[in-house]
Amino acid sequence: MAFSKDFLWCVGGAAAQQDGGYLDDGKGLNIWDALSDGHIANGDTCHVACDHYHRWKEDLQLLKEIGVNSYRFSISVARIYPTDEFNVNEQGVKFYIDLVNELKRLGIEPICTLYHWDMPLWVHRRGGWKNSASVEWFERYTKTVVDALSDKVRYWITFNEPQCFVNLGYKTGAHAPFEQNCESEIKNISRNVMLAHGRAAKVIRERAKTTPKIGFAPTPGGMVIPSSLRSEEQAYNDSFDVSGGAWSATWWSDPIVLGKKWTGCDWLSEEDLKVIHQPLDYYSYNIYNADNPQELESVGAPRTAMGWAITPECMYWSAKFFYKRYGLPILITENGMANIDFVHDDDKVHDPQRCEYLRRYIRNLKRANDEGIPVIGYSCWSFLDNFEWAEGYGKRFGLVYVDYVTQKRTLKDSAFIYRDIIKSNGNNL
Ligand code: GCO
Repeated sequence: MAFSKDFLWCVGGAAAQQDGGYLDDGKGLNIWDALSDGHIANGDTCHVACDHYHRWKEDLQLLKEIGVNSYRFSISVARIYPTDEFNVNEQGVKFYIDLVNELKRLGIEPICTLYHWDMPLWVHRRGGWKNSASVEWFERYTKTVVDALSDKVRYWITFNEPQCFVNLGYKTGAHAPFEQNCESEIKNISRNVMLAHGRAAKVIRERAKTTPKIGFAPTPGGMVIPSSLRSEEQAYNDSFDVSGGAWSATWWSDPIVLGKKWTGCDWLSEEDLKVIHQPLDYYSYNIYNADNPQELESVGAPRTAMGWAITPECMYWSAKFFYKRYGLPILITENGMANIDFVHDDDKVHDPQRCEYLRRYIRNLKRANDEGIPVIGYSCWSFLDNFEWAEGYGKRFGLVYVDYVTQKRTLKDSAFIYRDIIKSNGNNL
């Protein structure tokens, strides 16, 4: 069975990772701009990144070359609310209006992520996600964005990987705001983020000018696939247990999607669940690998430049398991790999590993589709090489190579492979 004819073939990026222009046109500082000193590999900063803020028009032409019909981007919250919650920066809003207008003109569907980890510094100084006022603040921010963009934007993602910004940002301290808090604070933060998701989803549903499609983008932490040591049933059960705490998909997804508390979740009330549990249009998630590679790999088996195992079957099993549990169409909001890329003597970037990775992973997603699981889209991470958070610029995930000195862009071989997959709607796999 072919992918549907309106399948979303997408590529993604995030504001803090690619935009740069960190003080331009009234933008305020965010936690990555302001607090990163001493925390990022090579002392890199996100201040300039891919300079996409100034080069966005040319960059959208590259999207056309790759042939995607959709593009996932995130709003830089501090561009909208630079200093104070009631003070909207109109120039920041205009940047996004221009961006989505141009996308629509090019026939590319915008997929807008409201929060991809770049909290304004002023919000952080008031306690950030630790402060329950963050729920109101986020709702207000969502209204501003929805009022400005929802005549053009239909696809919305409230939060990108709450697991990561909560655990890495507030527990291990590896990511901004680089804090280490105790478990009860992690529960408090999780509750605030879930409430903020619920309020935002409701705002989008009620205010959007075009019928919206809403989801959030967790990462399936703890997702395991069947192996010689684990039956399908065992893998399913293990995938949804919450032993990984706030890392696990269930921690977030059962309350958000099912309106249910998992066993042991004593920190959400029934009232909370009414707010948190809003109708969603898809189960969207970011997936790179299964969490049981040691059962699947032999010594020296392939890994990406991040050291992440290559387990293409996770696409099939995750779609199957998430559809079974949550009953929503599946949208892959991130998948891709970091590779050791560089410009070769022929001025091209040859990345056969990524070409192979894409073919294998998308083929496995297609297998789920072929078995009747509604899969509505696939978004490759990432569009441009970009600022990989605490890893800085050393890790390249892009389909487009970025020379950070000259800002020259070069489409990698994988961009052309992806273009061919898109052209055939996945039938050449
Ligand atoms: C995440 C984020 C992306 C990353 C990507 C590679 O999943 O961490 O959504 O911003 O860059 O996943 O790590």
